[in-house]
Amino acid sequence: MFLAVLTFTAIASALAVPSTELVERQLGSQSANQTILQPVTTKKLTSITFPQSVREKLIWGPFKLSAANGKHNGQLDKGSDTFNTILGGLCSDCYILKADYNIADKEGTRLTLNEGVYLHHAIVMDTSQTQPGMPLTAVCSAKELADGAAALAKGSSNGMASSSGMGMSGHSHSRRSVSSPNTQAMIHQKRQSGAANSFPVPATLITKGNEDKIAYYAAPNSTLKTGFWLGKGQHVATTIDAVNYRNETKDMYFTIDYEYTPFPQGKPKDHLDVAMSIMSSNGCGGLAFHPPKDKSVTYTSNQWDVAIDGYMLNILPHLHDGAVDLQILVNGKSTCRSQAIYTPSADKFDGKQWESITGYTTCDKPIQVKKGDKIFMTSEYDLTKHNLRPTTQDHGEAEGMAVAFFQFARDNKQ
Ligand SMILES: [Cu+2]
Repeated sequence: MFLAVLTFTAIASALAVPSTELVERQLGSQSANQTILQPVTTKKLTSITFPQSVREKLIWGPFKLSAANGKHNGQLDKGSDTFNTILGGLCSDCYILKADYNIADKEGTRLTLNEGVYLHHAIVMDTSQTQPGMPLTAVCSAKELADGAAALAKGSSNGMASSSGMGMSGHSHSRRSVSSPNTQAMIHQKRQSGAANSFPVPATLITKGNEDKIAYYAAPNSTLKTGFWLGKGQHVATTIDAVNYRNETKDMYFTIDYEYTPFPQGKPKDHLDVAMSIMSSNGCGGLAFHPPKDKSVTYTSNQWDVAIDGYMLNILPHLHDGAVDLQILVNGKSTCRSQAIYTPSADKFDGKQWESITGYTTCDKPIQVKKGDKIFMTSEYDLTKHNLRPTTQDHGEAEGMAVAFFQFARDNKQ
């Protein structure tokens, strides 16, 4: 069970949390009779993305971060502090459409490295619900599965040599290539055991790191009615792990700024529930690849079979510098092309300026898929246009990667 939990949270967070023990400890502490933390502030705001919805910003805290040179209880980073709590004050009997999760000061203003604080990861789950099975399954040959298993064995023995100094603020994660095979291999085990629809993982609202990432549970400008349901028995367990770089203690708060639709009469029948999901360029194990330096190349993933009727929405790529785009092809037809947006970096490397990916163009329309559909993902890398991230001593050789996160809305009528 904990491996399954690890699998999902690790996948979903782009592998920011690749430690079995960590997740075990976190969920262990959350399943106890923990008191519910009520917000210190609840602000009513005007909805932006879904004008008919209710928008509120809740602030919980303070969480006391130790001074950088003090004692820490973080499990992934020797300088981080971890807080496990149950968040009260959220809507109940409501569909959440969009939510922005951040660490902040008392007023609710986001804390960043400018204030000396780095969010290593935050995980928010409703433990009163379980995550449905993965909607896509990787189709792998016997050889690919064996390679995946080998990578799994190698990955787990590597452990988590985490050293997230300030360098982690850049985009760099050789650690991901260590843990990725684990998660991918777990999918295979899942598939082989034929238990694709029973996945005992708490329903995940978000897993994120320090990046700017808003969760959408419904597609803006779409008539498709979807959302993340929070019922009356909700139990919103949250783990926040943050690093304080200054030699003084710091009061940190946690904020959720969200838009939702209340349904006081209970769950409506015409809405579809969403669950976080993922596909990658190699669902058969090993995510990293090494693009050629002198020409464009397009990577095509293994085949992914759709296991459940529904809709893929709010596709969010995760690509490395050097990438041009990510495309999703359903039955051979391109249904989404998301392009990497580059911004010149403030830093120089070997005296040269380089550009980094700072965002992606979005695919607005939900993609309808049916059981048995075949999906491929492609990603173009062109190192003549964009450099790979320069390597550093800590993080090893920069590599290419292509992952797509999305919300999957299950069609109830199937
Ligand atoms: Cu990556």
